[in-house]
Amino acid sequence: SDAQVSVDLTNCDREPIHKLGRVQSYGALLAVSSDWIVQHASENLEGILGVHWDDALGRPLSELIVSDGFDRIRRNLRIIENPEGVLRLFGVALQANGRAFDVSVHGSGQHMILEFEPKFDKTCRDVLAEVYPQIALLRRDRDLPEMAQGAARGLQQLSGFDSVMVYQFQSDGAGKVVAEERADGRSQYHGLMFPASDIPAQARALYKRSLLRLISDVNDPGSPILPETGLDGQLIDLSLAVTRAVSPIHIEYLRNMGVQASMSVSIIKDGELWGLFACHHHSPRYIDYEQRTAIEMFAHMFSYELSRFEDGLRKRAEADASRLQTMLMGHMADGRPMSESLLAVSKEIKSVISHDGLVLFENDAFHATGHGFSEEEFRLLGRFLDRSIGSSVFHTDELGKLHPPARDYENRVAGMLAIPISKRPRDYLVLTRGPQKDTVSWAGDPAKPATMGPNGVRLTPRKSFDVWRQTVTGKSLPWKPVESHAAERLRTILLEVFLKVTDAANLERK
Ligand code: BLA
Repeated sequence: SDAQVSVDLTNCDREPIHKLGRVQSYGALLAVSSDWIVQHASENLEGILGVHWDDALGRPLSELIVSDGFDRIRRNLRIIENPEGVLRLFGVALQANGRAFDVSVHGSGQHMILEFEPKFDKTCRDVLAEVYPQIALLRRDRDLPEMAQGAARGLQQLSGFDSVMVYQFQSDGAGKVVAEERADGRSQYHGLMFPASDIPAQARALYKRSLLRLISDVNDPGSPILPETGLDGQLIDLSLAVTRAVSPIHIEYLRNMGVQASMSVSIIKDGELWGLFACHHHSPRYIDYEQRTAIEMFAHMFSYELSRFEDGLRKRAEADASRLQTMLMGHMADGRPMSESLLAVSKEIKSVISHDGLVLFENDAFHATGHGFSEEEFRLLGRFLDRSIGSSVFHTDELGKLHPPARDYENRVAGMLAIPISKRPRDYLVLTRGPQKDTVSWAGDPAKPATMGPNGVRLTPRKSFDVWRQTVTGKSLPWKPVESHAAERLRTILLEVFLKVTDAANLERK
């Protein structure tokens, strides 16, 4: 039953974090059958609903809570007809004394799961009222780092956590703290990278379905759900449960970081997990479900603002590409050859897709501007391109990895974006980028995400988050999605131009 014993660093991804059989102490959980008979209850039920867990088993829910509360749940059930649907009810009276609870209801396998959190503070801030004004502030920010910082500040004010970070996933699953807002005004993790294993794959997958988790106290032993398994011998799937107790390995990680409470909220963009808001507190911290829901909405709206912002960039790139097209057409209409025309607009290309060097390879002729390939280097690369990239735009920020000869000149050309520009193979417009100058700073040595635990039985997450610098060689800044989009656009334009030119040439010949 002790699922974590067999989990170590090598199989971290396989810890069944959705089936750990426990809730956190701030809520009680019931699993009922389709006819409302209680089949499992968390051990802390008595402290929260006033009924001993063992007395609750086998009884209908309507006998455990007052009928007003029961009716309110039943009236809203259609929300959970959707398999991922979660019904949220706030301030529901469930006991004769009028005591209010926030309630979450969802389906899990054969069960309906109900979770109850007592409402402690009637005078608490109305977080929902603050969400819109905070989002309105974000609209004024002009670039991504500014938006992220604004969002971290907004969430820090909404949540009252000591520190709020915006953690952005990279393409390889590692993550970077792109904004940090702390009550003490310091900067602790801003700019640092964390390895992918800090948030294993199954956790990232879960965080796409369930958008917010609160770990209110790393020293909370939690409360087991009893009986532990159902008739099928399985633990209950708690993927969507808001009181789900979290992985003990992660609890250890938070302790190593010196954190007592943690809340993270998913940032989903275009259906993918773009990043997380990671919130830390130096002491235990509980925020009720109603406030957490408002915070979830804030994250949702931030995700929307992100998409809107990127749409804006794309539109601008689109307009730039149209301008480029007009200029190119103008040059060609003056009867200049394609190569000359292209080189004439290279500055404009640069303003759409930043680069250090440009090569036009057309009809076996090499033309270049800027700081990039020599002809010899390019001819060798050309053979690689002919073999491998087909007819669409191709880019890499680490050319040496795909084309080993490029290791020899990686101080000049580390990244490359190639645009095939004619119907026949071998004609390309290629943009290059020099190597990134920086080092990448990791929080701790990324090659050692864990160390041996105290008793040697299992590994524990690393203990040091001190900055660990890694020098990056042979890697350029990545090509952004808007840039590859603009490159696609440029490819279409060049194809069109090219066709027009060959048509004209054919006409002349006739
Ligand atoms: C979960 N790891 C998490 C979560 C975060 C991080 C945010 C989500 C849970 C939460 O809200 O706390 C990691 N937190 C970070 C990072 C920063 C931060 C990178 O604040 C940077 C600022 N973790 C390890 C290793 C393992 C591991 C070695 O370091 C496994 C062997 C596991 N992390 C792990 C697991 C979870 C997790 C299993 C899921 C916890 C759960 O939801 O049950």
